[in-house]
Amino acid sequence: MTEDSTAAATATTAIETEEQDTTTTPLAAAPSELRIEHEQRQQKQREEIHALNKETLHHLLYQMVLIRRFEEKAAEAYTLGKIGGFCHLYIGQEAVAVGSISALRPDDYVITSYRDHGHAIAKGIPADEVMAELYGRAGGCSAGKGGSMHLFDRDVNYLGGHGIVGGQIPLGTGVAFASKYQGTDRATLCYFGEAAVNQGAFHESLNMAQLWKLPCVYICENNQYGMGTSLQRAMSLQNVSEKACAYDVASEFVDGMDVLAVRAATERAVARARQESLPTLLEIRTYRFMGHSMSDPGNYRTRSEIEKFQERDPIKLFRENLKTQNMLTDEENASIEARVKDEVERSAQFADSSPEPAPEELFAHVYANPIVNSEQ
Ligand SMILES: Cc1ncc(C[n+]2csc(CCOP(=O)(O)OP(=O)(O)O)c2C)c(N)n1
Ligand SMILES: [Mg+2]
Repeated sequence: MTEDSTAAATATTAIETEEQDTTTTPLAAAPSELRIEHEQRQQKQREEIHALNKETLHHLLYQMVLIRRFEEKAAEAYTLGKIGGFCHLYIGQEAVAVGSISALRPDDYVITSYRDHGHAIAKGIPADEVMAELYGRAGGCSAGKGGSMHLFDRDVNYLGGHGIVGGQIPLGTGVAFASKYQGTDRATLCYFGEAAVNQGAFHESLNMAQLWKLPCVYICENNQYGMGTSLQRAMSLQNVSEKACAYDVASEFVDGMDVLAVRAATERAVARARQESLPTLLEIRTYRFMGHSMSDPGNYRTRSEIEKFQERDPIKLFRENLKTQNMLTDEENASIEARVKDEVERSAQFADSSPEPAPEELFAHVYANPIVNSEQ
């Protein structure tokens, strides 16, 4: 599937049922204003491209394309019944995970919500293991017992995949506390959606992080909807980055369709975490092109709204800018697409051939001291 064909496939198969709010609310910014603002940002991206070498730029493009194609394959596998349960796609938001994680060292931590496939791949979990986890197979990164929402891999410091909205925010705060307590300069990136900002846990965490000077970067991926409810209908102060001032936390508003802007803002926040042991709140404005999950009929927004945001597809724009700046040839682009295709195909074959988890594994990884048998 191309970016364009992904774009067309917005509503997905109804397998699970979720409560739908069918009232559409116009977004605050008019599309024409967004276009002007975006043109200015694109010009900035074209300039910033020259600050990075070709290898880094190609790596960023490769990772975004990999996440896009991986999820298109996952959507196909879902409709074939190979993946069950909830499955939340990240299509449209790839620049956020790829740009921000590219600013990290391998020993830094990442923790996120259930919309977690992109972050897992960007942090270094092999695509094979992510796909096998979606299939619920033993070769998956959580041994097939976590599924789409609970990807986890301690080896690459990827601490989930969490299903409770906002639940990972205090956990990420605790991880940052541990890094500081142990005397390291590791940073933690803690991601959440804008709907999680209405949870008390967000406010308690930011307060504590500033008070205790914790090296945590809070990344709000503001895709403008929490399930079928638009930000305008759910939040009194819609500029999430402004909420940081209530806790004296540093903050930035970032264009989430620009992978280089995300990378640069995260670099500044990570430097603050490492050098000053201080938190930052980044509000990264993005948009999800697909439904909330695979069961979302999408009645709460119009097709034309989706199409407006698809003009700002982060992959399409980055690729075009790389080409106009002579940093990507057609052959190099074709080679990236071919390598991604191979990697995704291999991941699906790996998942298909991986066994189901053994029944005796049911209680493993549940408690620190598992009950060996029921008679003890
Ligand atoms: C505590 C809690 N309340 C409600 C839900 C149901 N729920 C699942 S996703 C979601 C919307 C979250 O939206 P947002 O935080 O913006 O993240 P996005 O899905 O847009 O990435 C809700 C309400 C939940 N999982 N946990
Ligand atoms: Mg959201």
